[in-house]
Amino acid sequence: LKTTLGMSWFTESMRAGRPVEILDKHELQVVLPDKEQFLMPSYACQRLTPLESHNNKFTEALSLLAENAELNNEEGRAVAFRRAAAVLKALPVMVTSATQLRGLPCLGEHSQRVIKDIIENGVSNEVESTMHSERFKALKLLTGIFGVGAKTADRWFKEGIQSLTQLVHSGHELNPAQQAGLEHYHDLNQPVTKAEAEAIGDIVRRVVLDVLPGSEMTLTGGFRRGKMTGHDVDFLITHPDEGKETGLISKVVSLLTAQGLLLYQKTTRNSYMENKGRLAQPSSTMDRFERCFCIFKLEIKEMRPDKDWRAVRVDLVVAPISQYAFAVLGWTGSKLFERELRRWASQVKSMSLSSHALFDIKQCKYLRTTSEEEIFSHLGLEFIPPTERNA
Ligand code: DCT
Ligand code: MG
Repeated sequence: LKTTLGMSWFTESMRAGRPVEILDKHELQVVLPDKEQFLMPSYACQRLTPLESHNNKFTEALSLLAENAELNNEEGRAVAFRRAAAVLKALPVMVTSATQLRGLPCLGEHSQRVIKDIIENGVSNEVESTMHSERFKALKLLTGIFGVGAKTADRWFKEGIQSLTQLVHSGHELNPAQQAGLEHYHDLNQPVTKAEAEAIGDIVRRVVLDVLPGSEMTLTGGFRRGKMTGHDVDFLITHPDEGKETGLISKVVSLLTAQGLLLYQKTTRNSYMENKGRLAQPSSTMDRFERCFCIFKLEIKEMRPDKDWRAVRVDLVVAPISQYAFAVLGWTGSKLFERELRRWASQVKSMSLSSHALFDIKQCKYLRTTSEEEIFSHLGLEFIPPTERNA
């Protein structure tokens, strides 16, 4: 207790007669000044995080600092800000005073300072100056090009490139993904609506069933968590007879290309192999499924003066049925929720979780399942429905 919360918080709580109950080492019952009690466990995968938060102004500020840290390749800092933002997202009340922050997990000194600034002054100077800095604006613009990551954007910024026009005139040779990203820059930076995602789903599903009758397809990513817009559309495909799905993606891509529906595509084959000798597979963020990252040409109903279609980023991923539950869980997100699930698995349960499998390191065996519910159960967690995974 002393090490996790600090003695002063504890003694102060006792003196003030605030009930404090340690349920187990990962669950802490905190009582807010208005006497509302709730649980705020420290791993995001132990709590419900709905889409709508009571603390948007804080979470947006912390997310911006996280994004800035990501653009600066400071991953540790970025995750700390993301975890702090996630705690405030899960809080069932709006924070109006710094005393409410006491006892909450994952709020480091830096995040607390930002929250206090906003409580006291309405804004955080650090957030304001970051948001308006030339560097942040340029890196955000450049990483907004599909195929451009933080490192490339940073290199270009150091060469003085701060706009798309400057990039075009710089003479840099862009790879095919970046060329497509630049060409469709405007469309790809417009949010994709649920209706657009479903329209693409109908087209792709028809092609998938043509190629392999009996296939199943699920809309994953943010849309499965209840979001009404997203930056892309993520689909997972499988077939009840294991093995039949092999090679499916290249046939689907050929048909979509023949219909003129793909503006760009990059297909990769499945490279996953179970290997007990290596103990756990790395629980990395990237999986090894057969997949296609593409830019879809979607016909739009309302005629625009210049064109009657828009470009949309679409990910098509194929998983064997035996790995499907893991793939659905891994592709539903949010990114932080997934990261926290993997951290919980390894730190608390000595297991390695990926979008392919769950490996019990102590028992040296894979834990097979056919549903997300069973995976949570293997991990000793309450089931969290997709719409509550918006950490
Ligand atoms: N994912 C992950 N770790 C990553 C990248 C992705 O766990 N580093 C998982 C979680 C979400 C899913 O893949 C799809 O990724 P995105 O499309 O980037 O996220 P999203 O939640 O669908 O966001 P958006 O709604 O903006 O598309
Ligand atoms: Mg997505």
